[in-house]
Amino acid sequence: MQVFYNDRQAAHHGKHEMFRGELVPCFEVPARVEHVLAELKSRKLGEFAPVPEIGDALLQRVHAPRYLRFLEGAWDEWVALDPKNAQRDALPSYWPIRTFRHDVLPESFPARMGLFSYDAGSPLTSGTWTAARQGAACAWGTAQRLLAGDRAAFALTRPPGHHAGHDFFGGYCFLNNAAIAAQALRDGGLQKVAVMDVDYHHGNGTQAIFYERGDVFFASVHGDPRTEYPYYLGYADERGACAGEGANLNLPLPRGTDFVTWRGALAKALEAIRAWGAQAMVVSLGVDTFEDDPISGFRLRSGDYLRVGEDLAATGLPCAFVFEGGYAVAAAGVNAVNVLDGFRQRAG
Ligand code: OKP
Ligand code: ZN
Repeated sequence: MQVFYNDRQAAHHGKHEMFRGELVPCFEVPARVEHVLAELKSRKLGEFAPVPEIGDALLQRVHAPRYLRFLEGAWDEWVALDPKNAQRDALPSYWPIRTFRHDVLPESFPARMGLFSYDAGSPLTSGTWTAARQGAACAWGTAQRLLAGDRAAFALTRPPGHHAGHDFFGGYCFLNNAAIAAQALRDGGLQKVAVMDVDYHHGNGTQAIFYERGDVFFASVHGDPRTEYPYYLGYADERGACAGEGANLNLPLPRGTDFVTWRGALAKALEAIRAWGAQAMVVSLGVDTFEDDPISGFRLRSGDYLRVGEDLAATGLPCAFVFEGGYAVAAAGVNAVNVLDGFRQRAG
């Protein structure tokens, strides 16, 4: 399996996120990916492939040009506000919710930051654009491998992507890597592509990007949004709209769910993907379903991730794995690589 490693990932290095009225250390840290890298190397799993250059054209297939321009220049604008900002993460403080205008682009940088985001937990730093763009390139690399006939490929990248929408960041995500991989598979000639999101949190960005489209099926097993982030999307009655009606499947589960129940939901999602007729699958591979994850509530154990990989392989579909969450930093390495290992063993 070819691995596309984002070697600029550490350039995105938030210090703090806003949590219950105070700034707390970031959960989404560079070491997460380093543990996965070390685990791949020690188990000799995967060959490292050169990361392709990604052009604006593919990014613009998923994201709005004005959002991409904002992200690219954001750090310089933040520092231009006050030279001391160079030592601080950029976080939004204002959001244009109901009754405000979205069509005018304010000159004020903090105002634009709120227009293009939905939480105060996703710090933007000096290297965010570089890291996110390279991450998207890794996702594109996995799509290229599948189009070339490979059974699987892995994008080892951070920041994650599945909360990022067409024109907003949030949930530690800036560019939607899984959506970019799915779009690249479509543009490369596949007619029907599925995204299977197994992260603890609902992939609201990916869902929204494809919600009215009939060519990309989005399925997700996640913590019930009534109590879990991102709260405002991810309910079972969201089944897609317009041409996408029936091409969205949410399987929310309560906090505390164990592997037996979780695996049953995964089986349901994979059966729906099969029945719909997907030709390939992008897997949003979050391992924050782990029992010791500090910000999540499911109870999967390390060995369970081998079974997850086997279940994904049993679909027979080619899989582009895109790394997402997992904040029990050291265990994230074993857990993510267990999925790939289970997949490899079952796929043969
Ligand atoms: C990103 B991904 C923790 C609050 C939770 C947002 C979680 C984003 C998860 N103090 N903040 O889906 O793993
Ligand atoms: Zn997550």
